Amino acid sequence: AKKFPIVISTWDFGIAANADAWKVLSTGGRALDAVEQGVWVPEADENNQSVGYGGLPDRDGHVTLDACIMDELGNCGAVLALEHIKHPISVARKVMEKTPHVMLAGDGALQFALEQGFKKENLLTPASEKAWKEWLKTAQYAPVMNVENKLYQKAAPQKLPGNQYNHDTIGMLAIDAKGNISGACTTSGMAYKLHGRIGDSPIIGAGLYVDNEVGGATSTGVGEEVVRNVGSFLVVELMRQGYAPEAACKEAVMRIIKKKPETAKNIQVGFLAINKKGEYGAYAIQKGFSYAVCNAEKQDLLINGKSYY
Ligand code: SD4
Repeated sequence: AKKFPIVISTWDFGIAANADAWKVLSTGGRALDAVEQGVWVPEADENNQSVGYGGLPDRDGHVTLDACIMDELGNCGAVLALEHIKHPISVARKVMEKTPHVMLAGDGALQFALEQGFKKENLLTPASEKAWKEWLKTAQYAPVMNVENKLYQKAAPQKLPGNQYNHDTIGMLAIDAKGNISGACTTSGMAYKLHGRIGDSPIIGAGLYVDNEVGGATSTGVGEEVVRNVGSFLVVELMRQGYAPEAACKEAVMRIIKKKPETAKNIQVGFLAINKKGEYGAYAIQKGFSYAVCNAEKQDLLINGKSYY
């Protein structure tokens, strides 16, 4: 059977995101449009407390968003620590298409977004403000693993002190009917991070990488460890050398574990990858990493990625 078009994305909320991306892919649309449309879903979902609208704020109460996008021609765009814009992925795409640059950060990114006609909005929902105020009572920065995965939480309920919902990035990779690959990654980052902190998600090569000759990769989890290892670029380069997607993700995870074994015990990082043939795979440090797959055969099948621990 034909392996593409296909779209894959991180965590349980990838199911709904893939469904919107599939509307583009199944009607002959471009992978780039599919991933942008797809990640709009969690960006706009106020119940998802770490992507876009409704995201948990930083330590000082600001919702700051990181996002990047990359197409089959190697074009890419990113916004870092962008505030007040509900769909940072679309601002990242404008950076790619309308400027000679790849990244815009902070106030400059907001200024550009407003010039491009995006609306300034308050992204801090009452629920996220309440969680932040609760967190302020102890103000301990302690990322909680796998809070993204609601099914996993049911199977292994975790105590979430002060509602510390933490990593919830969506990374999405798609191959369209022409066989072209694009990817998108968008997040509000680690909850209660220092103001100005940037994770891996908007960094091309760390949170996302696409090479149309080889495949694409994206990551989720504690971004510092992904940046340290240029994770997504590493996964794509390993696939270039012949690794299957899951094996490439595993090797990138092992690199993180090898470099910082003590740190790795207590954090989650997961990689998700697809190759040019439409084969896909994932691997994470900890159990509980989920991702969603959607193609003509299977719609939004949820699969648990493999893990080291
Ligand atoms: C970050 N990687 O800001 C993001 C957070 C994340 O699942 O992926 N959460 O470090």
